[in-house]
Amino acid sequence: MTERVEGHGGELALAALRANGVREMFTLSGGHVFPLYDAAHKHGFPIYDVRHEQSAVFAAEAVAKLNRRPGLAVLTAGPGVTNGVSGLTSAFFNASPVLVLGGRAPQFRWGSGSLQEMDHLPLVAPVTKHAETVFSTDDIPRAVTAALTSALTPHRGPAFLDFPLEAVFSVGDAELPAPVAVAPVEPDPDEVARAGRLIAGAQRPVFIAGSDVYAGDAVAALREAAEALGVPVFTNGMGRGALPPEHPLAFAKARRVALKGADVVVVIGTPLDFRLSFGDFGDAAVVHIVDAPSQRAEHVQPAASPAGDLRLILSALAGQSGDRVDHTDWIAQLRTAEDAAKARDAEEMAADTDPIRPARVYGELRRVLAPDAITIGDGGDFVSYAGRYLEPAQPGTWLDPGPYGCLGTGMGYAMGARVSHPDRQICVLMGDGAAGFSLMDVESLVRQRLPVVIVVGNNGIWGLEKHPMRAMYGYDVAADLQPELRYDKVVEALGGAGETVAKAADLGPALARAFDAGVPYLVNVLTDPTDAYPRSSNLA
Ligand SMILES: Cc1ncc(C[n+]2csc(CCOP(=O)(O)OP(=O)(O)O)c2C)c(N)n1
Ligand SMILES: [Mg+2]
Repeated sequence: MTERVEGHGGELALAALRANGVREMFTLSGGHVFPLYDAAHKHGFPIYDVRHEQSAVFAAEAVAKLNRRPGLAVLTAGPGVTNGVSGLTSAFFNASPVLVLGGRAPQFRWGSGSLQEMDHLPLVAPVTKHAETVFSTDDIPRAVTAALTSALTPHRGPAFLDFPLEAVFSVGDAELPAPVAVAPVEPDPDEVARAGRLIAGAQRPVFIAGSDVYAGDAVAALREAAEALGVPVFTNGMGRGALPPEHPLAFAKARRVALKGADVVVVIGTPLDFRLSFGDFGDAAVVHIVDAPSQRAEHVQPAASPAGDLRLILSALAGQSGDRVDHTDWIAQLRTAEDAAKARDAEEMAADTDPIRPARVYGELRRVLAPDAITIGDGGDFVSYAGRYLEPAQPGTWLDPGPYGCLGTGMGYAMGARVSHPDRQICVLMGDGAAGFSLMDVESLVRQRLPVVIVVGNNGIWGLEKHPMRAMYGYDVAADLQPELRYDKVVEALGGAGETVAKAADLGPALARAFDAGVPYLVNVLTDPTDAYPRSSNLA
């Protein structure tokens, strides 16, 4: 049974969006996209608005990353779209199925100098999987479905459509296409078998699982493969928490020892990029398991590289017959290294220093975070520490910016996470520098009753830049921020609440108040800028 839809362009777009499980839009107002609002308003489709378009796209990305369904941002023509380009690019690097619908100046007088008349496609095409201008109203449901198909097909990523003013304001009718159905891509069985033989024959194998394992719903298959083959598992990105931390094959801190000693390194669902020493693991053979052939690395020659549905590949590895090398000693060796690192970390997380070291912040946070809490990292050094000291207990609870490394995701990701999980703790870990990019969107969170906790590691500097610049040149410029700035007062002024913490003993009670507050709450922690470089400022 086909369904026909009638109405203005906004109505036609919304019908196709809803048919594909899109449940909300993130936006910042602009006349070019009013019909999309009109349709949403009339159908009770939730609209969340923000104070900078980057937050709308980041919010849509958080929805996509956490829920494995498309996230939607609606941006007005010209500056609305250009402000969203960093968000689109992040989604592209992270393979997040984000759809951005843009307004566009009218086509019938294109070239006459309408307000915000620009062709967005050349800007967004390099960072999207599908970018198209939809010139006819009747064509909108087809275009929305095509864009979502592209976004949801592995290797996933963002898609962009823009609608000339008259296309979205005019009335039309069209058949609603069937909802997107992405068929799993069968991997080449010979390539899977080659990978299987390498892993089964390895003395000291290691798995490193990344975001596509979560995005491809392959967490259970990863665990089966690891257990069947007896392979220790490390994770990054959205792969974190794939195995519960107490699982005998779950490792986090022994990575250096593991990669130094391994003879086969199996990288699953994440690129062989700078986070993984560009796929160079010394003498170890590399197996790269990817969700689409386009993801095979060109700068590395892996010993095997199965491409396709990650569930199918990992299940096939779990189920392969034949002999396996026993890895008991290898796992025990890594466990010893892991336990030693854990003991060192535990000491640092308990350190009672003045000023507070970032590690202590995470020690205190670990006491109050529930296993399903969502933690979001937006910053430099402070967030690197989060990666080290926080151990996600469940998959789908850790949002980092990914390999594009864009500061400013904080409030957008927080909004997307809060909308996705109204009952969970949402905790944003922010550098004081990073706070400058999105803190105004606390206003959006307050107004729309979306409480989150923000913990700022306030070291008064762009730490991750200041230290390297000093090391390189012996001095630094453009790396200082106002020391001890009251970011908590900013949040208070925007309708939330907060406090500044300067003593380690005050951290626990402050965090408890933050998670109880019921409004956006910022805990402004004055932290040690490191021993080597004491707090300094141009203003001092
Ligand atoms: C949009 C953007 N601009 C600049 C950078 C470069 N950058 C990376 S880390 C960093 C410093 C972050 O400082 P802060 O948030 O205060 O964290 P800290 O390192 O001090 O803990 C900068 C400027 C970036 N990654 N993204
Ligand atoms: Mg800082």
